[in-house]
Amino acid sequence: MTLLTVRRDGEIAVVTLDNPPVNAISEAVRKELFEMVGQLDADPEVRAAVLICAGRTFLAGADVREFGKPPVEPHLPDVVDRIEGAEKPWVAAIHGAALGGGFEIAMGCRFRVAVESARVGLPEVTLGVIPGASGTVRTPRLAGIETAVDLVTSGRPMPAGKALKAGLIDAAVSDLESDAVAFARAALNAELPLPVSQRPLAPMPEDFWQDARKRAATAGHQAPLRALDSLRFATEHGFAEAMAHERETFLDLRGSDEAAALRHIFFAERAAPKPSALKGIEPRPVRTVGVIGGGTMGAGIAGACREAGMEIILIERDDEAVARGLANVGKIFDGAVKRGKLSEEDRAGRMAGVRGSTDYAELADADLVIEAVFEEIGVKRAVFAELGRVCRADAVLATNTSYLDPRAIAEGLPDPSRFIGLHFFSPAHIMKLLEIVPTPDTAPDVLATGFALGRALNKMPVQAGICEGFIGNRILKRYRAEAEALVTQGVAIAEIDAAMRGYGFRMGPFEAQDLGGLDIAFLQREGARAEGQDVPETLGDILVRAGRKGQKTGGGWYDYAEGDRTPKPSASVAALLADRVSGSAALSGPQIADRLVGAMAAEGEAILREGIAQSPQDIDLVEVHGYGFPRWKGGPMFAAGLRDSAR
Ligand code: 3H9
Repeated sequence: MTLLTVRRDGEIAVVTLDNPPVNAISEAVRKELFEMVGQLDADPEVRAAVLICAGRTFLAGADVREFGKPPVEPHLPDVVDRIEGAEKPWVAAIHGAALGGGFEIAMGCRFRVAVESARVGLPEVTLGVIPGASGTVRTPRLAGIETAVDLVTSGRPMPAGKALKAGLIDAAVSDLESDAVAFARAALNAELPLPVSQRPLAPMPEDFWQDARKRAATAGHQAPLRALDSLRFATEHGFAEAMAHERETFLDLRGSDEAAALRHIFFAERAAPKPSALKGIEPRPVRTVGVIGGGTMGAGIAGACREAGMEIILIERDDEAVARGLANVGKIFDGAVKRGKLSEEDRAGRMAGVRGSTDYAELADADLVIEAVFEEIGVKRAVFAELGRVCRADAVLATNTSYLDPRAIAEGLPDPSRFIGLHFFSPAHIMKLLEIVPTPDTAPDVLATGFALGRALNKMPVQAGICEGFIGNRILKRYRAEAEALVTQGVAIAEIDAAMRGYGFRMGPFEAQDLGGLDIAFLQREGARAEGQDVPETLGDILVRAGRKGQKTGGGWYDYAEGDRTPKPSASVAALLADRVSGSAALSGPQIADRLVGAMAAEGEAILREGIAQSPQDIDLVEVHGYGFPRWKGGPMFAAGLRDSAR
C-alpha cells in the first residue's frame, strides 16, 4: 500500500489516506481501499476501522481526470459495497469536504462523524453526471428522499451542522481522529445500525416528483433531471436494480457533451487564478485599498475588498458624495444581514473598516488604489495625476475602465510599471469575473498582484489585452450585432430571445438590453462618432432616438405595461425597424442559438489571434462568469469546437 497507511489504537485500526491535493479517488485509491477491507477483516486484533484523510480534505470525489478514460476495476460502487459489507464496522472521519464518490464511500461506512467546518455533498450534476456509486440509491435510505433530492439535484454541499440534523452524519466532533476512534470504540458496545443499503425506503406520490421536477429543471441542462429520475427509480425498485440503473445513467452521462463541457469549465476555473507565466513572481501585499468613486461600481469594489478583510479608504469629490458612497457600501452589508449571511455586529465591524474622505492625501499608505469614476478620459487622468502625487512609490494603481484605453489613462503617470486595469463587473461584490488588463509597461509583480487580488476576492481573474471592450464587452458587441442581423433578416425579436433562453441563458439579448438600458451602448457609439470614427447605425440607435431606452422608459425592444416587466412584442418597434427588415428567414431555436454562439466564437478566434486572450478557456470563463453563458455548454469556444468536430 502506498496511499493508505494503518495505525492501531487498541482494537481500532486508523486507516489514513494521503493522495494530495484533495484525496481524489483514483484507480489506485479504489484498489487499495478494496484490498484494505480484506486485510482488516483478516486481522483478529482489529474490531473496527476509522477512515480518515491527510491534508486539507476528506475524499473530494472520483478523480475527474479519469472520466475521459475507460472505467477500470475495481469500480467505485464495488468499493463502497465492499466497505459496507466488511465484517468490522468502518467509521468515516470527515474534515474539509466529503464530496461525490467521497461521500458515497462515507455512506458505505457504518457511521459518519465530522468536524464542524466540514461539508458533505453530491456535486456530480455540476460535472454533468449523476452520482455513480450509490448516491441516488443510498442517500434517500440514509436521510430521506427530500434531503436526497435537495443534495443530488442542486449539487450544493451541506455544512456539517445541517447534515447532522438531516441524518447524513451521525455526530459532530472536535478532535477528529481521537473522537472518531472513541466513537468507534463506543459503537462496539452497542447494537450496530443496519447497513444503509438495507434500510427501508417508501415510494413517493406523483405530486412530489412533479414538484421536484419543476424545481430541478434548467433549460438545456440534463443532469439534474436524470438524477431525479434515478432517485425516483431507487424509491420504486430494490437496491440492486436501482444500483444497476444508476450506473447505467452515470456511464451514459459521463460521455455526454454536457459532462465534457462542465469538466472543461471545472479545470479552466482552477487553472485561471494561477497562470503559469506568473509562477514564482511574488505579488505585492495588499492590506489597505483606496477606491476612487463611491457610485454603484466603486461601492461594490469597496464592499468586495472589505469582505476579504482589507481596510478601505473611499474617496469622493465632496462630503455629500462621501456620505452617499459610504451609504452605498452600507447597503451591500445590509443586504448580507437581511439574507442572514452577516450579523449586525459583523456589519458594524465591516463598516468600521471603511473610511470615507475627500482628501487624496488619505491614500498615502494605501497598497492598492482602484479608480472607478466616470468613463471620461480627462476625469480619469486627473485622478491618476493626484494618485501619482500622493501614493507610495510601490502602491499599485488600477483603473476599472470598461471601454477606455488604459494606456491613455496612464499617460503622464511618473511610474507606469505600477499601473494596471482591473475590470470589475457590476454589481462588483457579486459578479465573479475580473478582467485583468496589463499595459505594455505593467511590471510582472503588479500583474501578479492583480491575480492575487482576484483570488483573495474569490473572483475569476482572467487576463485580457487592450482593445475596445477587452474580451467580454467586445464579444458582447458582436453577439448583439449578430442578433440584430437576424432581425434584419426577418427573425422575430421574441424568437431570438426565446432561442437563447432555450439554449440556457437566463435572458435573451434583447430582453437583457431592455433591462440594462439601451442608452449606455448608444452613448458609447455616439461618443465614437463624435470623435470621427465610422460607426454604422444600429437598430438599437433607431430605438433610442425614438425614446425607447428599455424598461425604464416603458419600452425598448419590447413594450411594457405600467409596473409590469413582462416583455410584449411591439408594433411600434416593428414600424420603426420596417425599413431595415428585408427578409423572412425561418430559423429554429437551435439554428438561431447556433448563429449567435458561432458569432461569439468567431470574435473569440479574432481575440485569440490578436493575443487579447491567453487561451480559449479564458474566453469561455469570461462568458460563463460575466455574461450568463450556460456553464453546461462550456462557453462559446468549447461549444464551437464541439460543433466543428461533429460536422
Ligand atoms: C464523482 O465523485 C462521481 C462519483 O459519484 C461516481 C464515480 C463512479 N478529481 O478546487 P481546488 C484538483 S464526481 C481530480 O483548487 P480547494 C483540482 O483540479 C466528483 N482532481 O481546491 C486542483 O488541481 P490543480 C465529485 C481534482 O481546496 C486541486 O485538486 N467531486 C478533483 O479550493 C485543488 O482543487 C467534486 O466535484 C477531483 N475530483 O477545494 C469535487 N477535485 O492544483 C470537486 C479537485 O492541479 N472538488 N481536484 O489545479 C472540489 O469541489 C474542491 O476541489 C474541494 C477543495 C472543495 C474538494
